[in-house]
Amino acid sequence: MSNITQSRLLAELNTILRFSGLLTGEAVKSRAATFWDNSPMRAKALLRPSSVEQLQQCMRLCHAARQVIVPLGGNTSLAEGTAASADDMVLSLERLNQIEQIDTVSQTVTVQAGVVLQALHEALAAQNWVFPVDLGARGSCTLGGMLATNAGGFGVLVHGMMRTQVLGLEVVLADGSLLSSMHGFLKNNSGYDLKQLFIGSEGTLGIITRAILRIKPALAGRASALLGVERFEQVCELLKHLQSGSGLSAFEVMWPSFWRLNTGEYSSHQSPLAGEHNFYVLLECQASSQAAAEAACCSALEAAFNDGLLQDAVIAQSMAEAQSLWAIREAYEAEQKRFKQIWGFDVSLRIADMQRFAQLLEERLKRLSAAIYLSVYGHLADGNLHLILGGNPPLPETHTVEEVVYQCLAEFGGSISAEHGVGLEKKPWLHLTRNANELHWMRQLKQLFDPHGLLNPGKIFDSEPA
Ligand code: LAC
Ligand code: ZN
Repeated sequence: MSNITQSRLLAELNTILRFSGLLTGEAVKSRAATFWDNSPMRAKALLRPSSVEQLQQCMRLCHAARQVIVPLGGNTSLAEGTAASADDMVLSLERLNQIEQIDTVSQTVTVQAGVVLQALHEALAAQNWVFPVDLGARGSCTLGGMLATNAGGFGVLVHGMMRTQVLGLEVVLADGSLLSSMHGFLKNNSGYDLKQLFIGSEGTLGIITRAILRIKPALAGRASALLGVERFEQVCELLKHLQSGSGLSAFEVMWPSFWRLNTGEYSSHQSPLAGEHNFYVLLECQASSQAAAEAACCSALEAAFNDGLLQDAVIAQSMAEAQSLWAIREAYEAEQKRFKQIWGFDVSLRIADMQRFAQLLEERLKRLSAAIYLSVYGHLADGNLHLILGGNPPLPETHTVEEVVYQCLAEFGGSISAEHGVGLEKKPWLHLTRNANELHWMRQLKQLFDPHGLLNPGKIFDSEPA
C-alpha cells in the first residue's frame, strides 16, 4: 500500500502526461458530462495518455494511490456506464486514435481504442474494404468503447456484434500491467479465450487499448427500402423471405408510435409513404454492384408484394434518398423536443413475443399514466427492441416506470439490456436477467482482476450483493 498524496499523484501524472495530457478544474468542467447531458463533466482529473506506455504508467501510479479510474470512449453511453464522481479520475482514450495497420491479406485492421468508428469506415472505404459494425453514433463512438460494451447496431443479423469482429485484444489491467492477446487470425483454441472477458465488461475488468478486428471486402451496391406492413406475422414472414438470396444486410422495424413521432410536427423528417401502417420496415440489401443490389431488392419485394406480405414500399433511388430514410430511423430530436422527461430502454426477447410484449406494455403504461408516450422500434432480427418512453410532468417516478417495463419484460423472459450495457442505470434490474450464480461468478472475476475496486467501480453490479 502506498501513501502517495493526492497532490503528488497529480504532479506525477502531469509529468507522465506532459501537461496537455492532464486536465483539471475548469478544463474538465468545460467538457459536457456526456453526449446527451450538457452539464459539466465531473472528475478530479481527466487523463489523456497518448501511448499505451503512458497509460500504463498512469495506471501504476493510480493503483498505488488507490485512485478510482473511469475509462472513457466516445462518451455516447446510454446507460450511465461512464458516470464519474468528483473524486474519480476519468481516463479518456481520445489520443490513442491511430489506425495502425490495414492488412488486406489477413483481412484485419489493427486499431487503437480511441479510433472513432466513422474514421475507420472512411479509411477502409478508401481501399474498398469495410468494417461491418455500424450504428447511429458512428461520428463519435470509439472502437474501445464499442468493444467494452460489445456494441451491435444495424448489421448484427449478418455480421454479429463487436465480439464477432475481434481477433486480438490488448488490455491494461488495474495495476498497470499489460495483458496482450494481439493475435491476427480467427482460430485459436489453445486454452481460455481471455479477451472475451473484457468485451462487454464496460471497463470494469481492464482498459482496452488496442485491437485486431476483422474486415471484409466492400460490396459496392447497397439498396435501401421502406415498407408499410399490416400485421406483425407478415413482418416476421418478410424477414424470413428476405433472408434467402436478397443480400439482406439490415432489417429495422418501427412501430407507428415511433413513426408518428419521428415524421410528425416535432421532426424535420417527412414520411415518404402516403398512408399509415401498423409496421414500418427499413431494410438494406447489399450486392457486388449497385444494379445488382437494386435488382435483388426489387425482385424480393415484388415477390413479397405478390404474396401479400406488404402494403406499400419505396425503394431509394439514390444515396441521398437512402440517407433520408435512414435519418428517420436514427433520429432522436423529436422526442427531445416534445418531452421534458425521456426514459430509454434497450431490451431483448424472442422475436415471436415482440408484438404481444409491445401491446401488453402499452396497456400497462396507460394504466399507470395517460401522460406517458411509448415509442417502439428496433433491430427485430436480433430480438432487440428499443423503447422510448416520453412525457411531460406530472409523471410517475422513474422507478415505478421501470418496474412496469421490466416486470412486463420478465414475463416474456427477456433481457434488460440487449446492446447498451448495464452501467449504473440498469444495475437495479440486473437480477431479472442474471441468476444469483451468474452474479456470484461475475463478482469473482471482478475481484480477481480488480481486487481494490478501482476500475469503473459500481457499474454493472455492486461488489457486495445487495
Ligand atoms: C439505435 C440505438 C439507440 O439503435 O441503439 O438507434
Ligand atoms: Zn440499437
